[in-house]
Amino acid sequence: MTLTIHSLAAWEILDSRGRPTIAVQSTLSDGSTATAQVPSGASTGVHEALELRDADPQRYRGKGVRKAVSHVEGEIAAALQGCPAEAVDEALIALDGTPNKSRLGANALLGVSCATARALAQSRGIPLWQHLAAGRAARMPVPMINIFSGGHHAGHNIEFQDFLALPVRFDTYSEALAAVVDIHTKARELAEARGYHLTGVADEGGWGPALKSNEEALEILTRAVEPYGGRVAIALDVASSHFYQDGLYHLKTEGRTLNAGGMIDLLDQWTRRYPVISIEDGLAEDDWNHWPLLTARLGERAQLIGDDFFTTNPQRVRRGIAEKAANAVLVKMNQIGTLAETFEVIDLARSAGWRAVISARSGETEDSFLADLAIASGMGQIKVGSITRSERLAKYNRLLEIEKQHQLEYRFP
Ligand code: 2PG
Ligand code: MG
Repeated sequence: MTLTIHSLAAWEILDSRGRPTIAVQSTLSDGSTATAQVPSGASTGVHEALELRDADPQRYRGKGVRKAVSHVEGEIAAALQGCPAEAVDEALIALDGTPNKSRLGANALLGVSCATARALAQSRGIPLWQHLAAGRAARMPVPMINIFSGGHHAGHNIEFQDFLALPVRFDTYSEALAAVVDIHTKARELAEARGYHLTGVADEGGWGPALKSNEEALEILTRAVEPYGGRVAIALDVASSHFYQDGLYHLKTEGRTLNAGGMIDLLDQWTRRYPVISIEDGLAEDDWNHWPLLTARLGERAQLIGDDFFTTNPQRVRRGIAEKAANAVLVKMNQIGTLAETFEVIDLARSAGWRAVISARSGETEDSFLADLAIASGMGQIKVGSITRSERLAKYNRLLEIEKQHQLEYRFP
């Protein structure tokens, strides 16, 4: 018997920054019911699908999501009632009808997509990751974990957004996690020894001290990973679109302004001087001319990931593959708005021989959906922020649970 949508409910909740986001409950014709919560970014790419907000300055400074809620409970629920649950994403895309989900809101659509997937897993009596994998070879992901934050996530202390530890050589996920927790503590001690006063953590749970420069963060992190002798490397999210203006990259804390060639030289130098093996958004989101040059120069030595550059958009990823503009893609469900399109991007990356990193947003919730998605993707990498703050730990701890319950392969791709 085909399972269909019986009903949908939605409501406004708060994310990890205390900003409204949406929760959706999907109930199927056999009574299976599940909820999902939608994340929200701060350093967003201009090509992302539209996160619908109320723009009513009297409530949550315009950031309320009651319109998205009303779309789920009104138009979407009416159109989807009786729709086969397996075909929900296609129905949502057709119903919205815009290229960037701006009519009904990508937040409304994604909530329905994820809650319905979870209800289907429940109905089948299997773990969410297994349902999502749909035949793909599931595996435990290697986490890239934020240690120092900058940019939009830490009051613009420095320009680069994430300095992450990447535990590349461990036998299990839990051992890798333990090593990175140690590195997080060590990084704090090293920063304090340099006279920095650490009060609390940044948006993703990493440290956000007012370091002198981006390079200082790299120096400290390099020292923090050193005791692991090559088993832990460094990843960067440069998030360069956010300090790019008029064709130039403005690195105030480095005291320099660079063109694209200068940025490529700088990243080249830093991958030689420090154990950096992964660079996200090293160039700006529309710099199609220079991304292939960056990839030609560093692609043999480093994973070059497009986040704001691709915005989990199959069209942009296809073009990126054709133009050899990168060799990896960051995958964020809410940049595109449905699970079906998210998996389209994952499968495109796989068949091109690219890597994919399944990523959370800086504004997260206690929903652990992402952990299951990362396993289901089979791509072997996840990025959730740091190892403090419970919206992050919901994902890390869910992975520990799955590691305990299932024998899944674990190794850095
Ligand atoms: C990113 C993410 C997570 P945001 O840029 O990769 O670090 O940030 O969700 O703010 O876009
Ligand atoms: Mg990014």
